[in-house]
Amino acid sequence: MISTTLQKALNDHLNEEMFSFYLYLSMSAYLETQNMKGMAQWMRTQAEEEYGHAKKFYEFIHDRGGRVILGALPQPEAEWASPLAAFEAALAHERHITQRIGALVDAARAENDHATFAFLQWFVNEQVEEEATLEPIIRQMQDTQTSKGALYYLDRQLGKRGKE
Ligand code: OFO
Repeated sequence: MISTTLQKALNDHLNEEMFSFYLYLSMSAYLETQNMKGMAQWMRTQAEEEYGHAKKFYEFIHDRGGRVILGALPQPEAEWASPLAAFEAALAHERHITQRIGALVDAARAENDHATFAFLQWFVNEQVEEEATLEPIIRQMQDTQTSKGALYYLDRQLGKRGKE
């Protein structure tokens, strides 16, 4: 059985993961308007992964005999200054999520809740990957700022995600 405090913290984080889904879906819609179909596909796949993260929290709370309470989602931004700005905002969001996961790990440790601590380790590793995936994309996008051809090539490459 999970404590009331941890149950609330896990429910709050479930909401964060659902917001990640919503935010990346909004970024995908924006990238469509910029005619960056590949980037839009990449971001849509990212959104789907976030829904998967939310489901992991949903299932874990139930597995521990807890109660899932779904909260309201804030409206995500709809416009960014450029596709690069959208990807930079995605990285900033991932860094925020990394901090939140760290705080959850601390809370699980403070309660000696070994099961929650173990569950969260997957997310600790996932956050390393999330940031490590976005950083080189952003560097490549910065490098393509002066060449439309290079930008379209990168767009095609990113569009392969979720289709391999
Ligand atoms: Fe992007 O890792 Fe979940 O939020």
